Order: sequence, then structure tokens, then C-alpha cells
Amino acid sequence: MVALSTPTVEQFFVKTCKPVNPLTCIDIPLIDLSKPDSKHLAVKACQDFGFFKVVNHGVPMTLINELESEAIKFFNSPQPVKEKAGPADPFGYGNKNIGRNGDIGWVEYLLLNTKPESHYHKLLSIFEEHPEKFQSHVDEYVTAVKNMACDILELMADGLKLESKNAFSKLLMDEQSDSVFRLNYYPPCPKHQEHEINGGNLIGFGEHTDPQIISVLRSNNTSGLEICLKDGSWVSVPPDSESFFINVGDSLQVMTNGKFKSIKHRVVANSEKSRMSMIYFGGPPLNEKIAPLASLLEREEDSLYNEFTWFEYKNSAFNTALSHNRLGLFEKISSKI
Ligand code: GA4
Repeated sequence: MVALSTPTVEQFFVKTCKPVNPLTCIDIPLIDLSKPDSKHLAVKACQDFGFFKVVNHGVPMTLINELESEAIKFFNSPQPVKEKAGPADPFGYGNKNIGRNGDIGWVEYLLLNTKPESHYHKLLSIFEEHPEKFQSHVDEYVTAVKNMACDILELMADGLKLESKNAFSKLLMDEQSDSVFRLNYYPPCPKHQEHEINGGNLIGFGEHTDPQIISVLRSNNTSGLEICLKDGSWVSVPPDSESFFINVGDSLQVMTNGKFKSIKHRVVANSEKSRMSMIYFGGPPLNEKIAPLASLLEREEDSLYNEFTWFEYKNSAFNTALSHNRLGLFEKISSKI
């Protein structure tokens, strides 16, 4: 059990990584969902990076903007009002403390269960005036983004030539799918002298991979998101409020026997502008067995992972620190030699 005390500014510096500047420049893979050739590009992006940007996604900007402005209104409300919706374990409002293992970041957030109506009691205390409006925008947004995530997962399955196109998407479509929706608000961080001296940045959300199958992120136009390339260098992702960014999660890496990469990413805080992001984490039902798909194992190729249920993985993941290599525990010994 970790005691939660108020963190000092020094604790937020990125200490563990190579200097952040100058960042490597790469072109983030771009998938246009209106183009038929996108399945090959999506597969390549998942193999090379585990990350890509999506345009022509069909999610209405009005819905995105409405939800964003309601969320901003919430994060700008007085601290005691926000605290009424905390703590964020397992769901609710969180401030600087992330997870249960002592991680901190320059971030405030709302963690919500995606099952419709499941938050109504907590939302009642946050949105004293119109909780139902916020709830219905969350439900509508989550449904739209989940549908897009399923289209993308079907595109991937098609690109991988799987017989069942819904091998991945059926896990999100299942009524018991254990998915999560997160609103992250990164207030402008204090300018700090050390900031200039050691070239470090205040950390908004520390480096980690996402445990689920797929993550769908949308942010405002404030930068901060960085992804880690295979050579360990960090790349800043130019924000684009009209597009979505997709991450491969640990569970999809396992189902593809490591062909798709679960990407390490983080968010650095910005001293000029606030950053607001909304992320849908598409997860399988708790009792779902996660293992490499038999049809994806090439002849004589060994499975790299021991089978686990999502419940087992989630339990183990939630007891680790953010930057922990969570999949390591489930790798087959033979594949480590
Ligand atoms: C990362 C992805 C999602 O934001 C999240 C996070 C969760 C949390 O904030 O409680 C975790 C983190 C995330 C992985 C390791 C554990 C659990 C914080 C943490 C230290 C909601 C999730 O599913 O896993």
C-alpha cells in the first residue's frame, strides 16, 4: 500500500530517459479510413510502430467538441467539487496520483467505465446541473469511437488475412467487454529553472504501454504526446484535434504473437497551454483467454507467450508501476533465451 502525499515539483521531472531534445523526427503513419488500401498500411504501421493516425474517421466533430467543452468545464471547477468525484479507484476523479503504485504526473483525470449508465451516481455529484447531458455525451462518444475501433480491428484482421474478420473486434463488441474511457487534463505546468538547466521536462503521464487491445486517443491542439521507437528514442507526435491516434495494446501484441507492437508512450507537460485528451481503451471480457491466434502462428513458429485471461493480466498490470514491462511476466522462458 502506497501512502499518497502531495508531490513536489521536482518529482515530476523525466529522469529515466535519454535527453528529450532534440527529438527524432519521423512521419507518423497515416491511415485514411475512406481508402481501400488502408489495411496494408495499418498492418505495416502496427508492425513498425504500434501506432498511427486516423483521418476520415466519421466521428462527428460536434460530438467531440461538445464532450471536450463539458470536460474542460469540469476540470476548471473548484477543487472540492472535483474531489467529490474521487478517488479514481477504480473509477472517478484523480489528481496527480496515477494507479496504485506511487506513480505521479502533472495531470488531472476522470476514469470512467464504458458500460452505459454505470457512473450516474458519481456524475450526479460532479455535474450538479445537468449530469444526464454529460452522461449521454460520454455514451454517444464511446459508442462512436468503439465502432471506429472495431472497423480498424477488422481492417487489421483483413490485412493479416485472418479467416474471421472479427477475431479482434468481437472482443470489444461483446457485452462483457472490459473497456475504459479516460479524460486527461494537463494544466499548464509551472516554469522551473531546472527546466532550462538539465533539459528535462515535467512529466504529465509517465512512460507505459496500454494493457488492453487497442487505444483510441483524441486530443486538443496542445503537444505533449511522445512515442518510443524501437531504438529507444522518443518522438514528439504533432497534435491534430481533428484526427484520432491509435495505439496497439499489450493484449493485441500477444494475440499477434508479437507481430504487432504495443507501443511505449508518455506525455510531457506544457508550460504555455493546457492539454486535454480523451482516450478509449478497448479491452476484452474479463474471462477471455488471451493467447497468440493459432491461425497467425506460422509453420513451426512457437508461441512467445503463456496464455492468460484478461482478468489475470489486468490484476497483474494494476499492481505494477507505470513503466514496468508488464508482458515480461507472461513471456515464455524459451523466447527469452
Ligand atoms: C494505462 C492505460 C490506462 O490509462 C489505464 C491505466 C491504469 C490507471 O491509470 O489506473 C494503470 C496503467 C493504465 C497501467 C499500469 C497500472 C494501471 C496505472 C498503473 C500504474 C486506465 C489502464 O488500463 O492501464
